[in-house]
Amino acid sequence: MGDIKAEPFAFPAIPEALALIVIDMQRDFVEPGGFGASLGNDVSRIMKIVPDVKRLIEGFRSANLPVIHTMECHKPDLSDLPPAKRDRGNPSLRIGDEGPMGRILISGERGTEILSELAPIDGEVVIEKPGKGAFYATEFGEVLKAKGIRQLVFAGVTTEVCVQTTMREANDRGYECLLAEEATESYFPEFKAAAIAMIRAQGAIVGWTAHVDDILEGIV
Ligand code: C5J
Repeated sequence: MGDIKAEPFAFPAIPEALALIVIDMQRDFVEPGGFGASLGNDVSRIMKIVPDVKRLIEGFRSANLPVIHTMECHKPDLSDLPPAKRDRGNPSLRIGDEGPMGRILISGERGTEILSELAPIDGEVVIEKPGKGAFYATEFGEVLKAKGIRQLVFAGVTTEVCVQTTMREANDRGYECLLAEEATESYFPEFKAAAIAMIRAQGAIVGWTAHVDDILEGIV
């Protein structure tokens, strides 16, 4: 393992410091009847990245590199759900309401599960997060520290919300962050393009972006 071909310049991968972070690949964001759909989004866009996310996960597993998954969800009693989050906008179903896949974005419900094709395997950490960023109100930072992880490759959804928020939080904490371009998606193509552009602008001000093939080539 050495440099990974990336933008705006090569990503200096360090095998013992590198992990894949798969953000929120949950039924609630991908399938009809979930949180994403309740907000009026076309969720079919998100399903298209599943094969690339899967390739990335399998590549990291084959290289014996850690894979960490996150899930955006709340406690059944909603004690970790600020009213400002629940009451925002005019969704057809609010967080905590009963939907076709169980209660929307609630821990343990069917809609909150990670897609079966991308499901964590034994030994992989799953971080349940009540916010958009993975560091807020979770053990994510401690897990990374305990494992000696300092470089994060990101996949998942949505690019400009939970992925970008977590990348920015990580960048401020001193982690080197690389976004896998085909393994992330937004409900809004223009937001994905803008997020990729702003992440790598100004000499990688938030981090790097790279193609899945180049990442897979770089980690063997
Ligand atoms: C959103 C997420 N978009 N996982 N959550 O509300 O990006």
